[in-house]
Amino acid sequence: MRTTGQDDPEAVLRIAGRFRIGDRATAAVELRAGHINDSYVVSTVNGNRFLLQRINGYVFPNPARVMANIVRITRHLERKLGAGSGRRRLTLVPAANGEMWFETTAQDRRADWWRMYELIENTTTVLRASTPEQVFLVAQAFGRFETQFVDLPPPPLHETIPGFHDTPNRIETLDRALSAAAASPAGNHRRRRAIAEIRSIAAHRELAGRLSAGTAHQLPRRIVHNDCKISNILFDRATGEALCVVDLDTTMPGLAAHDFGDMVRSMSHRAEEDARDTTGARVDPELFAALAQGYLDGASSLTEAERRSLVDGALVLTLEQAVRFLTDHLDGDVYFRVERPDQNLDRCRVQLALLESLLARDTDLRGIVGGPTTT
Ligand code: GN1
Ligand code: MG
Repeated sequence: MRTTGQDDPEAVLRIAGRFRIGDRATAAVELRAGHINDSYVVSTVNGNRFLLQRINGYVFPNPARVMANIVRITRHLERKLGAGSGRRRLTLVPAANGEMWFETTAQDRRADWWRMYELIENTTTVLRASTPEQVFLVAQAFGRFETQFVDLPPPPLHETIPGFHDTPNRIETLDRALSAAAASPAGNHRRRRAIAEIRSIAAHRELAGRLSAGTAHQLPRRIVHNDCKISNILFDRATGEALCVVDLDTTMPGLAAHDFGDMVRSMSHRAEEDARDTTGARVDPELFAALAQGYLDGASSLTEAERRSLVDGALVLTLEQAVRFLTDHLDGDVYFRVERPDQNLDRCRVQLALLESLLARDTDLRGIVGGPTTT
């Protein structure tokens, strides 16, 4: 099981010292945000603060590609946003050797890639949607983020995780996890607790192909964020403004519908991602409308075909995320970090409850997004 808090604080401080932080690092506090990388807030003698992250080598077997993308993304945003934009974009801190990352080796106990960002002070993050106004701002910020990359000079960004949104393939991976689970007592125990979810996904599996083949060929591949959840926006503590888009690991070529879908799965309802009680995991038309308006406002270069694909993106992504959480539950929680047993199963349940409610309101949602339907 992947858990947090495994690093020796002294070792983290030593790694922090390999970056150009100007003075001495005195404290490193783990930040329990995100399911993938390990993050630490590092403070220095003079009170400067940084975010130090270990890139998860299981999830990102090619961290050089992740970092090459992030260097290009952050430089592009710096050029576009101009002077005085330091709080609106992430800034990498170079390592002492001039690279934008630092690699530990087996001699340092384990081989890992680390990177550091300047910490953007006086910001907050939220884990679940509360008001339409807030959802509008988040969706607008992610929409603008996509627009900012329309003129990224070639070559295309690397695909940091190949087949990331190949939903039919995600379902095949789930099928393999089910067979593997059936072969061991522990696996069977996990499988038995998920019978209802396994059935529900089987009933909806034809949705997985909605954005493949036929539809997808009319849809441009553009730079998308690929993890557009509400917790990946920093809000200004004083003004409440959606200040900065964070978590750039999966920013790469993809479909706008996938970003829209990620937003719907994370903020068109009021449930936490891992709520044990799924009653809040129902689409709220008011939040959905605010989300669609914010996104369409920010993503100003969207084509008509892309706009028509958005509701399908919501269905596909919500199903895909349920499939990914269930697969990890069956695999024994090796991908998404968990803090308690069955957390990935609860995450799956929230997505499935939301999916049912999206399907029940399909026509309304298409009306809200506008334009004729794709199906
Ligand atoms: C993961 O890194 P983090 O926790 O923001 C995952 C996303 C999922 C998300 C679910 C590389 O994101 O794809 O949508 O969890 N990232 C990766 O909350 O798999
Ligand atoms: Mg992420």
